[in-house]
Amino acid sequence: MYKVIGKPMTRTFRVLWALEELGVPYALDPASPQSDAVRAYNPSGKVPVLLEDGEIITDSVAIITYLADKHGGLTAPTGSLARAKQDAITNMVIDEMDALLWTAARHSFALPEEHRVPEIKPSLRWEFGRSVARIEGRMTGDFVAGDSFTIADILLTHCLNWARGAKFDVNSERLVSYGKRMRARPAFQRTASLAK
Ligand SMILES: N[C@@H](CCC(=O)N[C@@H](CS)C(=O)NCC(=O)O)C(=O)O
Repeated sequence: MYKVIGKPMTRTFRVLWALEELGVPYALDPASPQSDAVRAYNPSGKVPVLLEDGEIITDSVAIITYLADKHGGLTAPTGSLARAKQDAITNMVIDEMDALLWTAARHSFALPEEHRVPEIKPSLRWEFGRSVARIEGRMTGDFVAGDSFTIADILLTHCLNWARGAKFDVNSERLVSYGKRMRARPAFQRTASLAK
């Protein structure tokens, strides 16, 4: 059985949501970032970590891509044009949302205090607004990549929720109502109950 290491309220949420969508059983160790339990598997101390038969996989995008490919769900097939487009959206969400939110978090609490530059935050908020418009511009249907739910939706919805918590505006009716639809999914609801 898979073991997922990481507090559900972190990027670990992405992995748990993917497993819930796929209907694959797992065990959860809700360890904190930088704890000994995490460092034993990932020297950087970062979560999430996935354990499978003694093998260690780190990084949320790598983990959910692996799970989707292995279990044949939540993704276009490897080697297809649809997959290339899905991967492009995945990279866009990571570059243009995750990176900005994480930089804001680092300069709010994650970096040692003497290395924080809080003045960067208005610039990050402005850039995030531009990312929202760009991603909205790529959406043509109910999902962010293609015509069915994929791991790109997990990443985008996670970043939209993170933005809410970090007080980064999502000035897009389309993305706000998309976020509501994604959060209404039963697998999301089950995952959210783990994060309480
Ligand atoms: N690219 C990695 C980033 C992992 C990451 O930074 N996780 C955060 C929690 S959401 C963490 O463990 N931070 C602790 C630290 O940076 O020291 C992923 O997507 O899994």
